[in-house]
Amino acid sequence: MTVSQPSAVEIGLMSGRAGYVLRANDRGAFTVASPTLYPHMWSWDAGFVALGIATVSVPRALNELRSLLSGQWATGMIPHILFHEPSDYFPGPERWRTQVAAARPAGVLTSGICQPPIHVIALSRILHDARRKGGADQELAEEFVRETFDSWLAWHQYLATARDPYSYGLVEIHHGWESGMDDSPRWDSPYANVHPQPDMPPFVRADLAHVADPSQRPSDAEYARYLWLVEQKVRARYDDTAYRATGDFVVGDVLVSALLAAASDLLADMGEELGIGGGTAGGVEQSRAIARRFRTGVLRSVSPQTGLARDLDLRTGQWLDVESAAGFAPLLCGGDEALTRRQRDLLLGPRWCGHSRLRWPVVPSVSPASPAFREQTYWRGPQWPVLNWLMAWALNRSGEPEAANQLRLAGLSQLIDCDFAEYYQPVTGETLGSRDQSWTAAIALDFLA
Ligand code: 2M8
Repeated sequence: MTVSQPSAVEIGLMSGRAGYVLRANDRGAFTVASPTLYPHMWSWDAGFVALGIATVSVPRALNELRSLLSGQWATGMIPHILFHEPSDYFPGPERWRTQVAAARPAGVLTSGICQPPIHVIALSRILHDARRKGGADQELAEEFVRETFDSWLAWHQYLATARDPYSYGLVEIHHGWESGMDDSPRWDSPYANVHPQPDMPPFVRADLAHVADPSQRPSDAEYARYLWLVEQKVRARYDDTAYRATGDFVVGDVLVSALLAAASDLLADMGEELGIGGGTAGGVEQSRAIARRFRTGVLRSVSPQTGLARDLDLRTGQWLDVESAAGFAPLLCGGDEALTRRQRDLLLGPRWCGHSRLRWPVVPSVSPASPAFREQTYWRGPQWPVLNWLMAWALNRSGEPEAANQLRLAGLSQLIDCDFAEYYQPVTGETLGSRDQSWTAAIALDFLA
């Protein structure tokens, strides 16, 4: 399917409405992920949000990232949620009970797990655009990179050490939420070994009150497992070594690993350009080493049959062969040109974006040709605009601007109704989950810039 360029009127309407959504979700120093379903700051959402806001205001975008860093733990971990304000979101701070953790930050309540390290990718893009604009924006962005270089490095080092203690080159996650793709079929097999115990405190879900149809969200049985893992993290006092010894879910995540590799290279690039991170601590070289290790880990995970990267269940030692969009991790971190071309063709071909049943040729979270595909269930098949943005970004970076533009135009067509939904039914094009989702509006702005 060929998709045409949106008209000038459509572009004007979309950027106006996307800007409006981000302003409406702005709470001063941070942006809520969505108005009602997610009334807090989420880690990887904040990265995407920052690059969208940067198209309108570089200072406000940098503040978003600064605000996120206010929640960084002493270990270097950037937590997946910052609870700046009270709300009825569940699980909230009283469930996370991070006061048991010595490394928690002062002054802001947070969750106790993390999310994919997209932030430096966003920052590098913001810096690039600020330099193009020059003047005060450029000065501010460069100053921000100098000011925060060590914090980003500490974040990446946390993932590279506490979450890869045996140097496999794959970042270990302790909860499906850490992947950002909560109920993806990637995690079905490891979750089958997660067994909530009767001494888990009871809970009432709050999420279902905010969606039209519960089948768009994870099931109650899945939620019980999610809450049990939170309980296990609390009981381990959020100590990664203690959790590793006792926790039910320990998986090497290829998408997180690829993003870490790509982000570490970009951090090293920024450090070199600005003459920082070269001192005694050797931050630039440390970043390059992290990039190399995780790129190697991702490439090693690729199935010769499918050409897709696979997660590794570190409890059972099994590769997880699932046709999810995370399989395109090598496209994000590069390192093997023949594989990049194979993945480009696969991504645009009939098992993925070119599948005949898709309303819009944008990447679905699971291949419609896979038996695991579900049309309207969360991360089991629907299209997530941020994933499409990531694939377009990766194609551009690997010297495939035409393919990247194809995804960009298809992504814009999908968003033309300006609902900026959380995710989209891939066959009908219907909007699903939350409306006015910040990261969806943000990537629309970036695609239009
Ligand atoms: C979803 O995850 C949260 C838990 O973190 C939830 O379902 O309550 C995921 O889509 C995640 O990737 C995203 O960051 C978050 C906020 O948009 O929502």
